[in-house]
Amino acid sequence: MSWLTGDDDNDDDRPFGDWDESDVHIRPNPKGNRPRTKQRPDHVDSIVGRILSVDRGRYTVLADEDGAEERILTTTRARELRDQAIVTGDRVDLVGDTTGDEGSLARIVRIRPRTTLLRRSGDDTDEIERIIVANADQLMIVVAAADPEPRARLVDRYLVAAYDAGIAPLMVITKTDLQDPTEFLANFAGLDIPVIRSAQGAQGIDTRALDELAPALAGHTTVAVGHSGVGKSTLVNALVPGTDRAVGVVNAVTGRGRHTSSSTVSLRVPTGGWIIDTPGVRSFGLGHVNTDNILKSFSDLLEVAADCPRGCTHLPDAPDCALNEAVAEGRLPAERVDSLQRLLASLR
Ligand SMILES: Nc1nc2c(ncn2[C@@H]2O[C@H](COP(=O)(O)OP(=O)(O)OP(=O)(O)O)[C@@H](O)[C@H]2O)c(=O)[nH]1
Ligand SMILES: [Mg+2]
Ligand SMILES: [Zn+2]
Repeated sequence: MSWLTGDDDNDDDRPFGDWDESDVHIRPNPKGNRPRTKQRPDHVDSIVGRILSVDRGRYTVLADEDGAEERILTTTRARELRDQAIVTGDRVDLVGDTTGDEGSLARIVRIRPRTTLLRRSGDDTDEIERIIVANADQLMIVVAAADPEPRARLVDRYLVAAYDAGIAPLMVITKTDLQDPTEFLANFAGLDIPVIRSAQGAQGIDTRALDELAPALAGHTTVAVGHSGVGKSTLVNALVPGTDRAVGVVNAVTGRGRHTSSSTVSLRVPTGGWIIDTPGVRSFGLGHVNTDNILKSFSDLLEVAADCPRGCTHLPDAPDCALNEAVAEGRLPAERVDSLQRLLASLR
């Protein structure tokens, strides 16, 4: 049955193919717009849901969240949303069969306004952005102390994306059982971000790390990002018992993960909050980022930078940059300005 497997395009409860000319309601069209095939109902009796995951045109949605009838629905999107990205974390309005009963299919008719959007582009010259997650307020940057080798550059890029999107960054450094991360972490000393160290032993992820993570996640929607093999799914499994996200093995020769997770999934943390596991990435394009948003995230530097010449790049070679001058005169900590400059440079 095509309407169960294909993209549901119809705003009617009949399957595809049951349309005929009499369905085309031609209205006077003074604005010269394309005639619409059907007057859309207002969907006044829609219900709201949270997108938990997306899989080939099917959206798994949580409805009546925290209510007496909380339930998981399989949904599809209505025709009018065909050109819009619907992503994990989106809040949507639903109509149709919203019972969640076996075989039921509800329809997404609206995407609620988003508070944040985590985006990436194909590469830094690509301005076409892909939305990864909506409505997250915390970005958990997962980086391994070793295996795969940590790269400050990728962390910088995530930080830029977080600041640009207005999402608070949090760093989790995993595999501290394999390597002391102190030297690597020195790269980020000038940034005011929380860092949680995590290790894995015979009993799994150490409880100390989980005890630190739980309160950091409570009350937030956190999206976990990082290279393949750093241990995102391992952490999610430890935080949300019974989850069983597949966990991969890092290749001993290349030090690379296997891209074990292929989907983005939102899970409720029993101790509070939501965590979103994402597939590992090789690169993170920042073609869509606005430089001004980066500086805004350094609120302590913003005021000083107000004295910069117009169009100042704030980089070390920028003429008359007020930030560089303030560092030279000891009015600002060099570490802090260095951090900003490294992030700005990563956008070049
Ligand atoms: N030694 C050690 N190994 C760990 C730790 N955390 C995770 N691992 C191992 O690292 C490997 C990869 O973990 P995953 O959780 O699959 O990594 P991921 O980040 O989800 O990877 P992708 O889904 O490919 O993006 C697994 O073999 C884990 O057991 C840790 O703290 N210490
Ligand atoms: Mg994974
Ligand atoms: Zn400047």
